[in-house]
Amino acid sequence: MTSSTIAAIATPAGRGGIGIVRISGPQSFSIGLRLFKPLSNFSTSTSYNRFPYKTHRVYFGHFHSYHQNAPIDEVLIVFMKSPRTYTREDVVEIHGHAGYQTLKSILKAVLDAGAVLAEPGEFTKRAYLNGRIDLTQAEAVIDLINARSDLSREIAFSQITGNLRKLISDIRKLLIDTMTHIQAEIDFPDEIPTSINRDMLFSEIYNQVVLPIQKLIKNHDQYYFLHEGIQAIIIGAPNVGKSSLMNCLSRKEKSIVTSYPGTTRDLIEEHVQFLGIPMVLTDTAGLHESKDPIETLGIDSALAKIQKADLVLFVLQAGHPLTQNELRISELISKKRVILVFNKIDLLTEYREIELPETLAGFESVHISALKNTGMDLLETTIENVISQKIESFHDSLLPNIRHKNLLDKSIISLFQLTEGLLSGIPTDLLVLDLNDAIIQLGQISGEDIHLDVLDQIFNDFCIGK
Ligand SMILES: Nc1nc2c(ncn2[C@@H]2O[C@H](COP(=O)(O)OP(=O)(O)OP(=O)(O)O)[C@@H](O)[C@H]2O)c(=O)[nH]1
Ligand SMILES: [Mg+2]
Repeated sequence: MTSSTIAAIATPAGRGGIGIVRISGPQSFSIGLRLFKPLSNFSTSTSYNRFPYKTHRVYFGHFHSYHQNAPIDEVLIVFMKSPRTYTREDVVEIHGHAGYQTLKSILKAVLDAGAVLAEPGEFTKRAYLNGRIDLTQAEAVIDLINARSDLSREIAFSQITGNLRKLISDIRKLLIDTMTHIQAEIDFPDEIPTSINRDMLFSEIYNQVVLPIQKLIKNHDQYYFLHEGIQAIIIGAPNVGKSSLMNCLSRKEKSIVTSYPGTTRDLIEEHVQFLGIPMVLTDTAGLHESKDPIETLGIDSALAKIQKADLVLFVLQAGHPLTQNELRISELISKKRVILVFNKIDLLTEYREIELPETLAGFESVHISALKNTGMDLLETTIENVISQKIESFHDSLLPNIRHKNLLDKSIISLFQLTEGLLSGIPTDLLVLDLNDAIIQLGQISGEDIHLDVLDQIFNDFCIGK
């Protein structure tokens, strides 16, 4: 597939200062040469028969259409000789004015001259297929593009530099070396001076393979929210001010607020950030026994969403004892991480202590008025504290994604069978099977051992031009 020359607009659609069309493949230099006419003193005639442009230099000129040979735009062009390029192929980048029509015309000229339109992620796919990066690094490119917070950007960038790849390939190499050794013992028992010491092998595999893999799985389970965002949900009885709180926290008029109970029917989501961590904040329908079928649907969605939430903001009316309904809600969330938000303090004429059920006694509480926007600083600090506690033990930046985590889970099963087999004296040739499974699963993480349909799935998540 890498014999074709691909091209795409590499910058986002819309008007802007500059936009880039990128070409990669064997024909990219000849296409660039045919369509680009240098301006200023630069003369191509001196280097007749030789390619006139130096690699990785910027040249100024006009870019022409293919059929009419008419100028389309004033551009800067860079010819980049393989292998020092993003794809490891010859690459040409044309920097034009970022109007859609202009970039489209430049792209059309390039396609007319023989390039084909790149699929989403095809440049990065080529970088992977040509061995410049492994799959974890290619996936990190998507994460970097999609990063919504400083921390997720940092993690993605560190993965682009290959830290996860290195760990996985070190572990895999150790397993391959072990396999070679065991295989040699099976095939040439007389020529291998010492048979394998099972206890030593057990401790080597346990410490250098099983423990690091378990740590990666734990990182995923505990910290993947850094990528996806913390799921925070605002719940409470009807009319307590949930939607008003949603609007205060997101600083937008996102949810409709009225004085009628039962205003919010659906789940309403908004992306916010705390401490550089993305948070998906969900406003919900007021929880209560409802006969209205539409409201009931909303309440059911809210109840389902509570199960998945990392943080619950339980809104109550300040100074009012909890209703039976609110006591029932308390039971639902007793196992969750909860902040009690006592709203409408502006209506209180004096401070009134209210009794809390045991299920809520251990949770932090904050008093606010969403209407007057008071107490929000304290609420935000309380949310930040919860998040800091959640991330405080995350020190390295190795954060496997869901695909990696599924493969790590599978490899751990094979490795447990292997380590158990080592201790219980299972014949050596059976150990090889588990070892081989683990090697294959780890190889799929880095992409050394992967099916083409999985590759397509991964790269389909990319945008065109990357
Ligand atoms: N006095 C006062 N009124 C408030 C406060 N917060 C919200 N309200 C009012 O309470 C009413 C209900 O507010 P919402 O934010 O719609 O309440 P909700 O919990 O989303 O209501 P539902 O979606 O119907 O369950 C509106 O009239 C708000 O203006 C507050 O801090 N003080
Ligand atoms: Mg509401």
